[in-house]
Amino acid sequence: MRDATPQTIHLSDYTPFGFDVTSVDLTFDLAPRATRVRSKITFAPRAGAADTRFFLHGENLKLIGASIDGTPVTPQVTPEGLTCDVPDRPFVWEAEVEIDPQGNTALEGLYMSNGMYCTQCEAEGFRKITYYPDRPDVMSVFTVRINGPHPVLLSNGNPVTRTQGSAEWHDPWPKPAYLFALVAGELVNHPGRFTTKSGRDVELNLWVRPGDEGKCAFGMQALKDSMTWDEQVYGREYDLDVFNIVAVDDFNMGAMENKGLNIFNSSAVLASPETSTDTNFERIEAIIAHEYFHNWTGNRITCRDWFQLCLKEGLTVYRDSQFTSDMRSAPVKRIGDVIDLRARQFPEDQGPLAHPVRPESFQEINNFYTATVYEKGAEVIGMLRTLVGPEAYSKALDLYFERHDGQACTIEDWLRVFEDTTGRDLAQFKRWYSQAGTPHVKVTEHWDDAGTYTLTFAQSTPPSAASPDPQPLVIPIAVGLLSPNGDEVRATQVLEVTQARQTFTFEGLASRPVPSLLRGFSAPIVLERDVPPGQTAFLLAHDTDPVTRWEAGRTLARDSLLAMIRDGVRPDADYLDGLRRLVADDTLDPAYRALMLGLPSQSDLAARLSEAGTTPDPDAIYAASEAMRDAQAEHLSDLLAGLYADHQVDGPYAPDAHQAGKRSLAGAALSLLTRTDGGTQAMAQFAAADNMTQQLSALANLIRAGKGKTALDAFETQWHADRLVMDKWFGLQVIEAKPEDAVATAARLTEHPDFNWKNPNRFRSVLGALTQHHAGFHAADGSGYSLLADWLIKLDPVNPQTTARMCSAFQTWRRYDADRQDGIRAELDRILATPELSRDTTEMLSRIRG
Ligand code: 0A1
Ligand code: ZN
Repeated sequence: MRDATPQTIHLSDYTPFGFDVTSVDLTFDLAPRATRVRSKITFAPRAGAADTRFFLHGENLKLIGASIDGTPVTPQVTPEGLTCDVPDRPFVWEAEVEIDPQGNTALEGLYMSNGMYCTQCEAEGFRKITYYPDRPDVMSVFTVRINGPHPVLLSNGNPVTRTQGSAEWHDPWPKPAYLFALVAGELVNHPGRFTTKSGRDVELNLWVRPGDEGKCAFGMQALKDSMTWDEQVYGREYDLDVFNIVAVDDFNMGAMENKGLNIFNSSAVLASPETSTDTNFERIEAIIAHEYFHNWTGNRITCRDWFQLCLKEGLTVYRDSQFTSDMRSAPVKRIGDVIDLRARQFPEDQGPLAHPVRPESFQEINNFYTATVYEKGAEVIGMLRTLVGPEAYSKALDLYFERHDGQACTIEDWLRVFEDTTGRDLAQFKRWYSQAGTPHVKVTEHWDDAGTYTLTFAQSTPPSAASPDPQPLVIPIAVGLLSPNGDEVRATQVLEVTQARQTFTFEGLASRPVPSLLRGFSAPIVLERDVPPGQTAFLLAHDTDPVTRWEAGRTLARDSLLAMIRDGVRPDADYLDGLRRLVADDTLDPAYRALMLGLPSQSDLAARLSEAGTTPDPDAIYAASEAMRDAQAEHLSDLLAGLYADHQVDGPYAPDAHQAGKRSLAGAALSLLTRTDGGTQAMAQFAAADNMTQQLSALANLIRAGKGKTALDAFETQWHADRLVMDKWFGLQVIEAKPEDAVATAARLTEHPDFNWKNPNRFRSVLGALTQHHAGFHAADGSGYSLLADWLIKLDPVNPQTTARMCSAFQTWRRYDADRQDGIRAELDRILATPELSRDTTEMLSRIRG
């Protein structure tokens, strides 16, 4: 638990381990409270090693005995690990330890979930299983024997033997310990097969709890699609005879890419039309792809140290977003990613938790599985691909796989393959990895009647504690030019902005063009421009790039909302007219039109106000957003019934993009209709729904309309036995509550007999939902802050990782008024004063508190 002086680890202190690990043999005798783990590990001193200390990590282990080459030894043991005198030649280390999976509520290392054994070793969980150099640059070949009475006994690699009460697995691919996995329990299998392009026949298994068999088919298909896609697009083939996926109910994150044995939060793999929404299906498909793609980007080529986490995560997120774009709609996926980046990464990059994509120091690595490492990390790869072009990108990736297969690498290695294939100097580009903060780019323009148009870009990144002296970045800005009648007079081209201020010229234009800037959201920046009146509405009507066209609508909505909040004016008629034309345009993808109906989030609006020097008032932001929704409902009133009816799906439910798009437009229409029909249509949809997408959207509308009671009870009666559906039931009540009821609703739900707070999904469904309710969480009396703090204090000793992640709800606290700041500060201090607070939570809150 809490260290007296938490240790900060620095990238600059990296030194290799002084020994090679040539083989690892593990034997597990499973017992819930006293599992025995015997390890037999061959070490060989590395010639010329700078650090020759034999230190093995180990935490919460009871050492039964250890030997070297068969002779018992007595190591010096501390709470972090052990040291021992070892010979100056290769030797065999053997140790036996006892661990307590049942008592492991932190869900790191070997733990139990519903009577099943499972593991989570990334980042530093293996040290809770046995003594080992638990660092990603130590790679070895593992053989694992599992003794236990369970019908299913799994580990990494290929099965060797299986007898009553025992199984042996061998993984031929050297791997770091964080990719180790073990599963044992009474599980049922949904089997599949895949033949790789070179003819390897692979057995696929999706292991679930009895009762969940009906929720496996989609995940299995997503896995096959991912395997095919990685062969076709990246030339990457699977490399074992078996690929196992296991669904686990108690899991801190989404899923984990353990070699040959992916372990998933059940919410990230189990799906059926009756129990999962279209959004769930899309997320599941993406996470299955993500974990599968890690087999090459993460497992075959791994990270030298945890500072390089973005090496595997940024690249793998980028790859899974390419996959989703190919499987579904590319513009819709891109717009979703932009919304997500602004909701999660921008606040991080602009607040006290700001850190570079490759951080330079940390106290607890688990706190660095962030939107910056993952999502900004993926944006950086997208920019690199934009800069070098798709062909050079493919060549560089081929070289990366060829040159670094089997290695533990750094960002320098990654960039070097691009330099070597393209001849480009990426020294300045590398700042994207080392510099925190979201760059702001101010655009000005000039037109002369001789037909020359110039664009000038001035970039600046706000300084932060992490990067006090930011330098100019290489920013690819994709630009197209439109003529006043809406024709594209210059197709998209990428301008490379490298200087603090830089001008680009376009010659030979017949008339002053309208620029379409940052097409495809070509860089993760904030673009600023004083747009002439009417031009944003023009872009909403005419832009030929779907992302910037959407952005034009978003900008109009945002500016109108900000004016409503600040000046009490009415919603902007130009916005509503433009929106109306777009929504009525049958030539556009329904999913795209549904996105157009969205509004900027309330916390986005708060950020904008605060940046512009106005203290955000959450109640006023809520009121303006509601008024804007009412205005949309009124302005589109004659279209809504038709939109709703025309986008009903005939025939059986399918979770594909085509059907999902129709349902999302019908759902958006329903939510506006409910504002005027008192919930009649929502009631009818609730009664008739045969799929969760429609059942849940009807329920949300009924709650919002103040008519949710009967439907909520019916929903609970129908679904009380389905834990994933019940997570939705818990969450929706908080999310859809009126601001004045949100805290009381969350508090009431924590009293519900099914509120199993030790389960991370259930905890998040109530407390996480509260943090997402902007006006509710920021209730003026501070009750949202204190409810969250009470629960964080309670959860911390049980599950530090999930506690620490939820602390980020407080990261924007300095935006708000003095009373709210006082309220939050008091809660931060109260949590920080808790005896034995975990290192995870202490680090997060100290950084937020400042
Ligand atoms: N590597 C996984 C995510 C993950 C990270 C950490 C975990 O425990 C601390 C668990 C999972 C991924 O990117 O999917
Ligand atoms: Zn990942």
